[in-house]
Amino acid sequence: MTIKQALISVSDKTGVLEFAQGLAAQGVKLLSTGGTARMLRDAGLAVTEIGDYTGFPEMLDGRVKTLHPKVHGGILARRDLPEHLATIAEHGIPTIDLVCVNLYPFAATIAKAGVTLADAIENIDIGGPAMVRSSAKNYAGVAIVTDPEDYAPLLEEMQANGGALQLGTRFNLAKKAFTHTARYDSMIANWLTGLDAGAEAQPEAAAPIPAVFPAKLQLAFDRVETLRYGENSHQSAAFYRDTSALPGSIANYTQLQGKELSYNNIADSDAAWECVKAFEAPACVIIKHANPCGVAVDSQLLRAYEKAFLTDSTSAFGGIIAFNGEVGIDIVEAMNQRKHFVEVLIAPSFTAEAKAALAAKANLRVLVVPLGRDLNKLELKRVGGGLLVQTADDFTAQVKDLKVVTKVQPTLRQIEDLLFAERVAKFVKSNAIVFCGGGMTLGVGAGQMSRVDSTKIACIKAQNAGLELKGSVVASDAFFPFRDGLDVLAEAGAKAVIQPGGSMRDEEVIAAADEHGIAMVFTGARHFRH
Ligand code: 93A
Repeated sequence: MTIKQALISVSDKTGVLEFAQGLAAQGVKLLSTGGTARMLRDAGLAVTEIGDYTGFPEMLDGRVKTLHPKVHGGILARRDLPEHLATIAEHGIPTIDLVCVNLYPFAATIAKAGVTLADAIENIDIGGPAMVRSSAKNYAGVAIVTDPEDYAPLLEEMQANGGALQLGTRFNLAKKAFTHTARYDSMIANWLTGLDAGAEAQPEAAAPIPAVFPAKLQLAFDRVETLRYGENSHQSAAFYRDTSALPGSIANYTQLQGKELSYNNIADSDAAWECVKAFEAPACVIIKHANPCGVAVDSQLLRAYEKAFLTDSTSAFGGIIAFNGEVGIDIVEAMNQRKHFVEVLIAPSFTAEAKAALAAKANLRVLVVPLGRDLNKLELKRVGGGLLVQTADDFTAQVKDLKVVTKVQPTLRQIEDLLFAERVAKFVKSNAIVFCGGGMTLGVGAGQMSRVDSTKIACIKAQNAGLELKGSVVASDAFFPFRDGLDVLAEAGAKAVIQPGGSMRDEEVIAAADEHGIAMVFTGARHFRH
């Protein structure tokens, strides 16, 4: 189908001049709307202004420009129906064979700080989508161009085909066009839906966008190595380092010895390292499948290790273990004594003696990572066709953040354990329930869809490990939606609870805690981790 007449009406004028020049060079007559026409004419192209073409001026501040039978008749007439062709001929309507349109910048308008509803409404394009949809519907006779990326290839195709575009090309353009208008309309619907009735401005979009979220997120990662395989052996994988990685990140590891790191090793090492870094006191974290199965603090690293190991010595087998201080020979010996098989051992440093003793375990991967405590600014999570980006969860409860909501006050020792438990819970997959006491985890319930199940699992794990929950404290990563979870932990013997609060049923949960004679504190901050 040879292109003889084209209508060009674009808000985003990127590349449109070259496109129009290319069309004109192939003998295509050009029609255009106000701003676009001006730009093309200024560049020396012969353009017919739409108002001159229809015999109607653009009116109502441009709200009505191309909404005219001479435009839509020229687009929509079926080229294969003699009656259609006779009708347009009767009304003096020539066919329009190519329509190049992109729409009023609604997205850019609502992204502006302080946007008003009136501004947004004026930027809802009506005539543009009408032409896009007319042309896409009649792709059998019209080429609809909505993406500047298509300009050059289309000109090439025309050049190679004596000014014609293939049906297949027009069909593909039509699909793209409907996607373009569908996205546009859903964006408008979403934005308007977020407004209160009669709102003059919308509060959310008006809030300034933090500088860490640029309109186009450019990330740079350097490939460190390819891995033997991914999460499973049929997946291939590689490891990349963020070019702006903080010194204390797992990506900056130095491997002292041992087998090649696997994909899961690196993921679990990250979980272990991020968690152990959260403690100032000598701490040990043991990770299994991205969850802590033992965390402890003490005055010495060795004791922290012994306590962390006790939480769940079954799961600790084959785990990833991290320390936030120098590992000495005493720890290596304690691990040997327990025949504690470890996949990866991580610390900021190892004594010469410890290194020599570890060297005997040729397979054990030993990593040194500098102990920087800064958090990465952005957390990234890939989703189908997109990327979720958030700032790091940098909240850790301090004494001043605690609000006692029960009749019973927590004791000083309980407060210490509650703060420890809250820190651990932050690194446990939601729903997280963590029983603690004496600076160690006693039972960890992770990754369940219901909080009460996480609580029950944490109790079972403590029981399996032969650990006493009487007098323990509990952290929950998010509020208890019902009192059931609280009943379970109280029956297990817990005496103090830390949680964010904020449930519709807080009253019911507080009443349950009072009934059980438990102390409970709210932090106001949730720690979901998925
Ligand atoms: O105001 S509209 O909704 N009514 C129209 O009749 C109309 N025709 C084209 N918007 C209309 N357009 C849009 O104008 C196009 O979709 C394009 O985004 C823009 C181009 O205007 P100008 O050529 O004046 O820059």
